[in-house]
Amino acid sequence: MDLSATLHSAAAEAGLAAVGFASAAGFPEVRRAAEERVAAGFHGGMRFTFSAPERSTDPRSSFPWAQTLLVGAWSYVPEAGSPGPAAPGTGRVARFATRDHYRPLRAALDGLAGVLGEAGHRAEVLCDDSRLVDRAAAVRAGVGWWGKSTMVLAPGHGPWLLLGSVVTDAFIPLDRPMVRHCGPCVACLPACPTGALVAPGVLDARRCLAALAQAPGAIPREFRRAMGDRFYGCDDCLEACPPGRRALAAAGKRGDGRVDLIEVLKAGDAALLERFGHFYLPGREARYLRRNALVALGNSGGGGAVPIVIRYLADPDPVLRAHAAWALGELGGTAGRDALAAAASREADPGVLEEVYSALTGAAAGGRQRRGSVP
Ligand code: B12
Ligand code: SF4
Ligand code: SF4
Repeated sequence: MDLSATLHSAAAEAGLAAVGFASAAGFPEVRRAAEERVAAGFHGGMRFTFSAPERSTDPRSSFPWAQTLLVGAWSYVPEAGSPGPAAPGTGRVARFATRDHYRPLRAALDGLAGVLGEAGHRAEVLCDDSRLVDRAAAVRAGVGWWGKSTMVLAPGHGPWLLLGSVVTDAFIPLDRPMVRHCGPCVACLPACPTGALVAPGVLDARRCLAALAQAPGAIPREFRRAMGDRFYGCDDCLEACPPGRRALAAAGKRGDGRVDLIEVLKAGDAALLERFGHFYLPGREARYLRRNALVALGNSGGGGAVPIVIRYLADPDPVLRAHAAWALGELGGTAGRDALAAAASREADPGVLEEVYSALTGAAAGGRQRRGSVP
């Protein structure tokens, strides 16, 4: 068997949904797009591939020996299940993060790098790495096409794939880039709850809930209601996408993507990082899980929510105090209002104090008055 055929059969054995080969030459049009996103502020301050587009869009700048990109795609929907119906006190995790779905993809790519190594070639795995824009490689390798949601879609899977590459010095016959497009469909654009898809193929990360859930600091107040019961990630523009609907229907509604938010707020750092360590969290800090839980709880309510949120009004972390105040303002009720009034008299941080006063106004109006379970 030649190398290409050996790699194809190893990829199929490893469970990859699709595989393709692309030249490792640079992607000047993607570099331009990334630079435009940064100039417009659309990267929302994220670093990743945006910190050095000249590097992330040119594999040879990191690997001068690179000839070919072997691109692999992993279908995670079958394992991810679905968030299931909304339930008070619970938060939603986007399907790509219900567990570490990158792990089997990386394992498959490691296996393919091993095949290349045994054949005497250099090979490095790049997956969700700041040295390569994964979607650009996938399109060039014929694995999928750019959708208007900025996702790469593949036949039979729609946008429900994780992507990664093996960069190698082997010369392997190349696949043709995929030239499909979305046609007249624009379903993802109005499906975005915050209007983050500002034009077909252009995402403003400052408005994207997936980006806000993994950003450092506070979640801007204007987006907290739109976060709804999301705990991490957002799938709305993917769920709206017709080509992915069949894959979704086959996954059923198992509810694996729901997290008990009160449990999150009671847990210690070590337990949180053990369970959610595969999320991207700035500085790997568990405080961001608690911040997200406070926002989701403020939106989803739930009988036992108020006492634990009140405890966070006295947390040493000002970000958590601020989000606890906001959540109490949303939840309403006498206990929350009294706790906010007490916090207003002792709070020393001006930013948190402003949140407390704003929440008091909300709480005085009865919170959002849309839940039977608010005490
Ligand atoms: C930064 C990042 C984010 C950011 C910004 C996303 C973005 N759109 O750029 C945030 C945090 C918002 C994010 C969210 C998500 N992400 Co993300 N993310 C990345 C990361 C690290 C880099 C992306 C990047 O470099 N973009 C560069 C810019 C230039 O790309 P772009 O803005 O899309 O520009 C291109 C298109 O717009 C297109 N284009 C331009 N004009 C037009 C016009 C039309 C009409 C069309 C059709 C296209 C088009 O051409 C441009 C390039 O030339 C990659 C991993 C990696 N190393 O590549 C994962 C990655 C893109 N994310 C991934 C996933 C799964 C997600 C989420 C689905 C997770 C979730 N459920 O919450 C969401 C989806 C949100 C969305 N609609 O994109 C997967 C996507 C897989 C796939 N099938 O596409 C990746 C590839 C990770 C992986 N290894 O699998 N992500
Ligand atoms: S992930 Fe959610 S917030 Fe981000 S663009 Fe898609 S629908 Fe909008
Ligand atoms: S929803 Fe429609 S326009 Fe958006 S990515 Fe999917 S096919 Fe393309």
